[in-house]
Amino acid sequence: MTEGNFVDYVKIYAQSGNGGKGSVHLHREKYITKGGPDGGDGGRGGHVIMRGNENLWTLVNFKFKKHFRAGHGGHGSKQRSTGADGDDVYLDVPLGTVVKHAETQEVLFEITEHGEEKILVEGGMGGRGNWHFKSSTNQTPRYAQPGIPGQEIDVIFELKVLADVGLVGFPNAGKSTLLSVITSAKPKIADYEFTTLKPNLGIVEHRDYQSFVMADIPGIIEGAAEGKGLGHYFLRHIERNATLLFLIPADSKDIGKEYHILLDELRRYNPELLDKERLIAISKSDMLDDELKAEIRVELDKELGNVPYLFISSVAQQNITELKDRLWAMLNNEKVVE
Ligand SMILES: Nc1nc2c(ncn2[C@@H]2O[C@H](COP(=O)(O)OP(=O)(O)OP(=O)(O)O)[C@@H](O)[C@H]2O)c(=O)[nH]1
Ligand SMILES: [Mg+2]
Repeated sequence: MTEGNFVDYVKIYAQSGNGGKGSVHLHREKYITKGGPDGGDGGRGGHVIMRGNENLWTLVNFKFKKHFRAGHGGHGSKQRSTGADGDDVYLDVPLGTVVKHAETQEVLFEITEHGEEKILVEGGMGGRGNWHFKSSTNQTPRYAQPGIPGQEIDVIFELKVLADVGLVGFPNAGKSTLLSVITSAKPKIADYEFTTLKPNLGIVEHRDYQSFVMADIPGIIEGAAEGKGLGHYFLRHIERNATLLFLIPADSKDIGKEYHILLDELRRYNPELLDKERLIAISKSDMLDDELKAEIRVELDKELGNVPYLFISSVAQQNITELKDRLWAMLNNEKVVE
Protein backbone atom coordinates (compact mmCIF):
# COMPACT_ATOMS: atom_id res chain seq x y z
CA MET A 1 0.00 0.00 0.00
CA THR A 2 1.65 3.22 -1.05
CA GLU A 3 1.35 6.30 1.09
CA GLY A 4 -0.38 8.35 -1.60
CA ASN A 5 -3.25 5.94 -1.90
CA PHE A 6 -3.99 5.51 1.73
CA VAL A 7 -7.00 7.77 1.75
CA ASP A 8 -8.65 7.70 5.16
CA TYR A 9 -10.63 10.93 5.19
CA VAL A 10 -12.94 12.32 2.52
CA LYS A 11 -15.75 14.82 2.27
CA ILE A 12 -18.68 13.69 0.19
CA TYR A 13 -21.81 15.34 -1.16
CA ALA A 14 -24.80 13.07 -1.65
CA GLN A 15 -28.23 13.84 -3.01
CA SER A 16 -31.19 11.51 -3.13
CA GLY A 17 -33.72 11.52 -5.94
CA ASN A 18 -37.02 13.40 -6.00
CA GLY A 19 -40.17 11.39 -5.71
CA GLY A 20 -42.17 11.34 -8.94
CA LYS A 21 -45.40 13.34 -9.24
CA GLY A 22 -48.72 11.64 -8.81
CA SER A 23 -50.79 11.85 -11.96
CA VAL A 24 -54.06 13.67 -12.46
CA HIS A 25 -55.88 11.73 -15.09
CA LEU A 26 -59.48 10.93 -15.87
CA HIS A 27 -60.25 7.73 -17.59
CA ARG A 28 -61.62 8.25 -21.09
CA GLU A 29 -62.75 5.60 -23.51
CA LYS A 30 -64.85 5.73 -26.59
CA TYR A 31 -68.30 5.05 -25.19
CA ILE A 32 -67.48 5.84 -21.55
CA THR A 33 -67.69 9.50 -20.80
CA LYS A 34 -67.25 9.56 -17.04
CA GLY A 35 -64.66 6.88 -16.42
CA GLY A 36 -63.38 8.34 -13.15
CA PRO A 37 -59.89 9.25 -11.96
CA ASP A 38 -57.09 6.83 -12.81
CA GLY A 39 -53.90 8.87 -12.37
CA GLY A 40 -51.14 6.63 -10.95
CA ASP A 41 -48.59 7.29 -8.20
CA GLY A 42 -45.14 8.75 -8.66
CA GLY A 43 -42.19 6.42 -8.13
CA ARG A 44 -39.85 6.73 -5.15
CA GLY A 45 -36.70 8.81 -5.60
CA GLY A 46 -33.44 6.84 -5.48
CA HIS A 47 -31.54 6.46 -2.18
CA VAL A 48 -27.84 6.94 -1.72
CA ILE A 49 -26.82 3.80 0.15
CA MET A 50 -23.55 2.87 1.79
CA ARG A 51 -22.40 -0.71 1.71
CA GLY A 52 -19.56 -2.42 3.60
CA ASN A 53 -17.01 -4.29 1.51
CA GLU A 54 -14.32 -6.36 3.19
CA ASN A 55 -12.12 -6.25 0.09
CA LEU A 56 -11.59 -2.52 0.36
CA TRP A 57 -8.92 -1.10 2.63
CA THR A 58 -9.01 2.61 1.93
CA LEU A 59 -11.35 5.37 0.78
CA VAL A 60 -9.26 5.90 -2.36
CA ASN A 61 -12.35 5.43 -4.56
CA PHE A 62 -13.57 8.77 -3.23
CA LYS A 63 -10.38 10.66 -3.93
CA PHE A 64 -11.63 12.14 -7.18
CA LYS A 65 -15.34 11.46 -7.32
CA LYS A 66 -16.98 13.14 -4.36
CA HIS A 67 -20.48 13.98 -5.59
CA PHE A 68 -23.20 11.38 -5.83
CA ARG A 69 -26.76 11.80 -7.01
CA ALA A 70 -29.43 9.15 -7.07
CA GLY A 71 -32.07 9.05 -9.81
CA HIS A 72 -35.48 10.72 -9.64
CA GLY A 73 -38.67 8.74 -9.42
CA GLY A 74 -40.80 8.60 -12.56
CA HIS A 75 -44.16 10.36 -12.64
CA GLY A 76 -47.38 8.45 -12.35
CA SER A 77 -49.53 8.12 -15.43
CA LYS A 78 -52.94 7.01 -16.61
CA GLN A 79 -54.51 3.64 -15.86
CA ARG A 80 -53.14 3.84 -12.31
CA SER A 81 -49.72 3.22 -13.63
CA THR A 82 -47.01 3.92 -11.04
CA GLY A 83 -43.84 5.72 -12.07
CA ALA A 84 -40.56 3.80 -11.89
CA ASP A 85 -38.47 4.16 -8.72
CA GLY A 86 -35.36 6.27 -9.16
CA ASP A 87 -32.05 4.41 -9.39
CA ASP A 88 -30.32 3.93 -6.03
CA VAL A 89 -26.64 4.76 -5.84
CA TYR A 90 -24.38 2.44 -3.81
CA LEU A 91 -21.19 3.66 -2.20
CA ASP A 92 -18.93 0.74 -1.34
CA VAL A 93 -16.70 1.47 1.62
CA PRO A 94 -14.16 -0.46 3.69
CA LEU A 95 -15.18 -1.86 7.07
CA GLY A 96 -14.50 0.67 9.81
CA THR A 97 -15.81 3.66 7.85
CA VAL A 98 -17.38 6.21 10.17
CA VAL A 99 -19.86 8.65 8.66
CA LYS A 100 -20.11 12.11 10.17
CA HIS A 101 -22.21 15.11 9.35
CA ALA A 102 -19.79 17.58 7.77
CA GLU A 103 -21.10 20.63 9.61
CA THR A 104 -22.05 19.32 13.03
CA GLN A 105 -19.42 16.55 13.12
CA GLU A 106 -22.11 14.35 14.58
CA VAL A 107 -21.46 10.67 13.97
CA LEU A 108 -24.35 9.34 11.91
CA PHE A 109 -23.35 5.70 11.74
CA GLU A 110 -20.52 3.30 11.17
CA ILE A 111 -20.11 0.50 8.65
CA THR A 112 -18.51 -2.52 10.26
CA GLU A 113 -19.71 -5.58 8.39
CA HIS A 114 -19.35 -6.97 4.92
CA GLY A 115 -22.57 -6.46 2.97
CA GLU A 116 -24.03 -4.15 5.62
CA GLU A 117 -26.16 -1.43 4.03
CA LYS A 118 -27.17 1.92 5.49
CA ILE A 119 -29.12 4.61 3.72
CA LEU A 120 -27.18 7.85 3.70
CA VAL A 121 -29.95 9.96 2.17
CA GLU A 122 -33.41 8.67 1.54
CA GLY A 123 -35.13 9.24 -1.78
CA GLY A 124 -38.31 11.33 -1.73
CA MET A 125 -41.61 9.47 -1.66
CA GLY A 126 -43.64 9.47 -4.83
CA GLY A 127 -46.85 11.52 -4.81
CA ARG A 128 -50.16 9.71 -4.88
CA GLY A 129 -52.19 9.84 -8.06
CA ASN A 130 -55.66 11.35 -8.19
CA TRP A 131 -57.55 8.06 -8.04
CA HIS A 132 -56.68 7.86 -4.31
CA PHE A 133 -58.66 11.02 -3.67
CA LYS A 134 -61.94 9.94 -5.11
CA SER A 135 -64.74 10.23 -2.54
CA SER A 136 -68.47 10.29 -2.41
CA THR A 137 -68.41 14.07 -2.56
CA ASN A 138 -65.71 14.31 -5.17
CA GLN A 139 -65.94 11.70 -7.88
CA THR A 140 -63.41 13.35 -10.16
CA PRO A 141 -60.62 14.87 -8.06
CA ARG A 142 -58.42 17.05 -10.20
CA TYR A 143 -55.47 17.00 -7.93
CA ALA A 144 -52.68 14.60 -7.03
CA GLN A 145 -49.72 14.84 -4.68
CA PRO A 146 -46.45 16.17 -5.93
CA GLY A 147 -43.51 13.93 -5.11
CA ILE A 148 -41.39 14.70 -2.03
CA PRO A 149 -38.11 16.29 -3.12
CA GLY A 150 -34.85 14.43 -2.53
CA GLN A 151 -32.48 15.58 0.18
CA GLU A 152 -28.86 16.53 0.14
CA ILE A 153 -26.16 16.09 2.71
CA ASP A 154 -22.47 16.84 3.14
CA VAL A 155 -20.73 14.12 5.08
CA ILE A 156 -17.27 13.08 6.12
CA PHE A 157 -16.12 9.50 5.75
CA GLU A 158 -13.38 8.58 8.17
CA LEU A 159 -11.69 5.25 8.10
CA LYS A 160 -10.58 3.54 11.27
CA VAL A 161 -8.09 0.92 10.35
CA LEU A 162 -9.07 -2.54 11.48
CA ALA A 163 -5.85 -4.14 12.63
CA ASP A 164 -5.13 -6.60 15.38
CA VAL A 165 -2.00 -4.90 16.60
CA GLY A 166 -1.34 -1.16 16.57
CA LEU A 167 2.20 0.18 16.83
CA VAL A 168 2.69 3.09 19.17
CA GLY A 169 5.91 5.03 19.53
CA PHE A 170 7.79 8.28 19.21
CA PRO A 171 8.95 9.26 15.74
CA ASN A 172 12.05 7.35 14.67
CA ALA A 173 11.41 4.50 17.10
CA GLY A 174 11.66 1.94 14.32
CA LYS A 175 7.96 1.21 13.84
CA SER A 176 8.04 1.13 10.06
CA THR A 177 11.23 -0.92 10.07
CA LEU A 178 9.55 -3.52 12.25
CA LEU A 179 6.53 -3.64 9.96
CA SER A 180 8.81 -4.12 6.95
CA VAL A 181 10.62 -6.98 8.69
CA ILE A 182 7.63 -8.96 9.90
CA THR A 183 5.24 -8.31 7.02
CA SER A 184 5.59 -7.87 3.31
CA ALA A 185 4.55 -4.20 3.57
CA LYS A 186 7.14 -1.75 2.27
CA PRO A 187 6.69 1.42 4.29
CA LYS A 188 9.08 4.31 3.92
CA ILE A 189 11.90 4.14 6.46
CA ALA A 190 14.35 6.92 7.22
CA ASP A 191 16.50 8.35 9.93
CA TYR A 192 14.36 11.38 10.56
CA GLU A 193 11.17 12.07 12.42
CA PHE A 194 7.71 11.85 10.88
CA THR A 195 8.78 9.68 8.00
CA THR A 196 5.41 7.98 8.24
CA LEU A 197 2.57 10.38 7.57
CA LYS A 198 -0.20 7.90 6.87
CA PRO A 199 -0.85 4.51 8.47
CA ASN A 200 0.51 1.39 6.82
CA LEU A 201 -0.95 -2.04 7.24
CA GLY A 202 0.82 -5.35 6.98
CA ILE A 203 -0.15 -8.97 7.44
CA VAL A 204 2.09 -10.87 9.83
CA GLU A 205 2.42 -14.48 8.75
CA HIS A 206 2.96 -16.60 11.78
CA ARG A 207 3.57 -20.27 12.49
CA ASP A 208 1.28 -22.76 10.77
CA TYR A 209 -0.37 -20.31 8.43
CA GLN A 210 -1.77 -18.16 11.17
CA SER A 211 -1.78 -14.47 10.48
CA PHE A 212 -2.71 -11.17 12.00
CA VAL A 213 -2.74 -7.57 10.86
CA MET A 214 -0.39 -4.92 12.18
CA ALA A 215 -0.82 -1.18 11.72
CA ASP A 216 2.09 1.23 11.64
CA ILE A 217 0.98 4.76 12.42
CA PRO A 218 2.81 8.10 12.52
CA GLY A 219 4.93 8.85 15.57
CA ILE A 220 3.41 10.45 18.66
CA ILE A 221 5.16 13.11 20.69
CA GLU A 222 4.50 14.81 23.99
CA GLY A 223 1.82 17.43 23.43
CA ALA A 224 0.24 15.59 20.52
CA ALA A 225 -3.12 16.19 22.18
CA GLU A 226 -2.54 19.93 21.70
CA GLY A 227 -1.64 19.38 18.09
CA LYS A 228 2.15 19.09 18.38
CA GLY A 229 3.86 17.01 15.74
CA LEU A 230 1.19 15.46 13.57
CA GLY A 231 -1.29 15.80 16.40
CA HIS A 232 -3.19 12.80 17.64
CA TYR A 233 -5.82 12.76 14.96
CA PHE A 234 -4.50 9.51 13.46
CA LEU A 235 -4.81 7.75 16.83
CA ARG A 236 -8.28 6.76 15.72
CA HIS A 237 -6.53 4.05 13.74
CA ILE A 238 -5.58 2.24 16.90
CA GLU A 239 -8.98 2.59 18.52
CA ARG A 240 -10.08 -0.70 17.06
CA ASN A 241 -6.89 -2.64 17.49
CA ALA A 242 -7.09 -5.44 19.96
CA THR A 243 -3.55 -4.99 21.21
CA LEU A 244 -1.05 -2.15 21.35
CA LEU A 245 2.63 -2.71 20.79
CA PHE A 246 4.68 0.12 22.22
CA LEU A 247 8.04 0.55 20.55
CA ILE A 248 10.72 2.41 22.49
CA PRO A 249 14.25 2.52 21.13
CA ALA A 250 17.09 1.13 23.20
CA ASP A 251 18.98 4.42 22.92
CA SER A 252 16.14 6.40 24.47
CA LYS A 253 17.40 8.55 27.36
CA ASP A 254 14.65 7.31 29.62
CA ILE A 255 12.62 4.34 28.44
CA GLY A 256 10.21 4.42 31.37
CA LYS A 257 9.50 8.10 30.92
CA GLU A 258 8.97 7.74 27.20
CA TYR A 259 6.47 4.97 27.86
CA HIS A 260 4.53 7.13 30.31
CA ILE A 261 4.45 10.07 27.89
CA LEU A 262 3.01 7.80 25.22
CA LEU A 263 0.42 6.43 27.62
CA ASP A 264 -0.54 9.92 28.63
CA GLU A 265 -1.07 11.04 25.05
CA LEU A 266 -3.25 8.00 24.40
CA ARG A 267 -5.24 8.73 27.54
CA ARG A 268 -5.83 12.31 26.47
CA TYR A 269 -7.08 11.16 23.10
CA ASN A 270 -9.35 8.40 24.39
CA PRO A 271 -9.00 6.85 27.85
CA GLU A 272 -10.47 3.61 26.55
CA LEU A 273 -7.24 3.03 24.66
CA LEU A 274 -5.68 2.19 28.00
CA ASP A 275 -8.03 -0.74 28.42
CA LYS A 276 -6.27 -2.56 25.61
CA GLU A 277 -3.60 -5.12 26.25
CA ARG A 278 -0.10 -3.73 25.89
CA LEU A 279 3.31 -5.08 25.16
CA ILE A 280 6.49 -3.04 25.12
CA ALA A 281 9.28 -3.82 22.70
CA ILE A 282 12.62 -2.15 23.28
CA SER A 283 13.65 -1.66 19.64
CA LYS A 284 17.15 -1.31 18.16
CA SER A 285 18.47 -3.62 20.89
CA ASP A 286 21.36 -4.59 18.63
CA MET A 287 22.92 -1.44 20.07
CA LEU A 288 22.95 -2.94 23.56
CA ASP A 289 25.34 -5.44 25.09
CA ASP A 290 24.25 -7.86 27.80
CA GLU A 291 25.49 -5.64 30.57
CA LEU A 292 23.44 -2.67 29.38
CA LYS A 293 20.40 -4.88 28.92
CA ALA A 294 20.70 -6.07 32.51
CA GLU A 295 20.89 -2.49 33.73
CA ILE A 296 17.86 -1.48 31.72
CA ARG A 297 15.96 -4.51 33.02
CA VAL A 298 16.41 -3.37 36.59
CA GLU A 299 15.04 0.06 35.68
CA LEU A 300 12.11 -1.27 33.70
CA ASP A 301 11.03 -3.77 36.32
CA LYS A 302 10.66 -0.80 38.63
CA GLU A 303 9.02 1.61 36.21
CA LEU A 304 6.72 -0.42 34.01
CA GLY A 305 4.68 -2.18 36.62
CA ASN A 306 3.26 -5.39 35.25
CA VAL A 307 3.41 -4.49 31.58
CA PRO A 308 5.43 -7.13 29.77
CA TYR A 309 8.41 -6.07 27.69
CA LEU A 310 11.07 -7.62 25.54
CA PHE A 311 14.20 -6.53 23.69
CA ILE A 312 14.05 -6.76 19.91
CA SER A 313 16.04 -5.72 16.89
CA SER A 314 14.43 -5.54 13.49
CA VAL A 315 17.76 -5.00 11.76
CA ALA A 316 19.56 -7.88 13.51
CA GLN A 317 16.39 -10.02 13.62
CA GLN A 318 16.66 -10.52 17.36
CA ASN A 319 13.63 -11.83 19.24
CA ILE A 320 11.34 -11.26 16.28
CA THR A 321 9.83 -14.75 16.48
CA GLU A 322 9.32 -14.33 20.22
CA LEU A 323 7.62 -11.03 19.56
CA LYS A 324 5.22 -12.67 17.11
CA ASP A 325 4.55 -15.49 19.59
CA ARG A 326 3.72 -13.01 22.32
CA LEU A 327 1.44 -10.96 20.11
CA TRP A 328 -0.30 -14.06 18.87
CA ALA A 329 -0.81 -15.25 22.43
CA MET A 330 -2.19 -11.88 23.47
CA LEU A 331 -4.59 -11.82 20.55
CA ASN A 332 -5.78 -15.28 21.44
CA ASN A 333 -5.69 -14.82 25.19
CA GLU A 334 -3.16 -17.56 25.70
CA LYS A 335 -0.63 -17.64 28.45
CA VAL A 336 2.91 -17.76 27.16
CA VAL A 337 5.12 -20.32 28.80
CA GLU A 338 8.46 -18.69 29.27
N1 LIG B 1 20.26 -0.14 14.83
C1 LIG B 1 19.01 -0.24 14.50
N2 LIG B 1 18.40 0.76 13.84
C2 LIG B 1 17.09 0.63 13.52
C3 LIG B 1 16.36 -0.54 13.86
N3 LIG B 1 15.07 -0.36 13.45
C4 LIG B 1 15.03 0.86 12.85
N4 LIG B 1 16.23 1.47 12.89
C5 LIG B 1 16.57 2.79 12.32
O1 LIG B 1 15.82 3.81 12.95
C6 LIG B 1 15.46 4.84 12.02
C7 LIG B 1 13.99 5.11 12.06
O2 LIG B 1 13.28 3.96 11.61
P1 LIG B 1 11.75 4.02 11.11
O3 LIG B 1 11.32 2.60 10.99
O4 LIG B 1 11.59 4.91 9.93
O5 LIG B 1 11.09 4.70 12.38
P2 LIG B 1 9.54 5.09 12.60
O6 LIG B 1 9.21 4.78 14.02
O7 LIG B 1 8.69 4.45 11.58
O8 LIG B 1 9.60 6.66 12.42
P3 LIG B 1 8.44 7.70 12.00
O9 LIG B 1 7.76 7.15 10.81
O10 LIG B 1 9.15 8.95 11.72
O11 LIG B 1 7.53 7.81 13.19
C8 LIG B 1 15.95 4.35 10.66
O12 LIG B 1 17.17 4.97 10.39
C9 LIG B 1 16.14 2.87 10.86
O13 LIG B 1 17.14 2.33 10.02
C10 LIG B 1 17.04 -1.61 14.55
O14 LIG B 1 16.51 -2.67 14.87
N5 LIG B 1 18.36 -1.39 14.84
MG1 LIG C 1 7.53 5.26 10.24
